[in-house]
Amino acid sequence: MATMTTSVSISIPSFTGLKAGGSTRSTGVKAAGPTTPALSIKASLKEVGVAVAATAASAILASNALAIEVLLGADDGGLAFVPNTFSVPAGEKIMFKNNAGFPHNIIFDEDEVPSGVDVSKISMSEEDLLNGPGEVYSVTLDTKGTYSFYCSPHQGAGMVGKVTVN
Ligand SMILES: [Cu+2]
Repeated sequence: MATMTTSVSISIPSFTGLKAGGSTRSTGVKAAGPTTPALSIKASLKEVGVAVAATAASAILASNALAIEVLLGADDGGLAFVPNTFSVPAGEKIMFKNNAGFPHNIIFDEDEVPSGVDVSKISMSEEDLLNGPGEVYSVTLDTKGTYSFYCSPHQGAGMVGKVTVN
């Protein structure tokens, strides 16, 4: 953070903008500036730095390269997982994201998962549904093998999928 001292007036408003959704609390910070000892300015800058780092970390998580995204519902409204057959390394996050034709859910088939896997721990409950656009259900599979899953409202319409963990 070599630019800390020169970016005071920039970083504080952007920080308060992030946290307070555009409120103008930064004016209070500026007013306190001239009479506030340098130490407390540094302290508040440190907090800003931590908050910015945390924001950056969550932004990285949101676009995590170590996650596969599966759309719930095709762009044309088809009742399908997209893709419906895929592979992931063990431990990689799978993010099922509502796209079209919802509500959907994700239920792993207890007869078609590797032995020893408890489907209740990786499935949504049958009654749970993702109702809104962009809603996500994430799961991480640690046991290698092939898993079949389906959407309970649309299983009959062919909304089924298969993931191979390797
Ligand atoms: Cu569905």
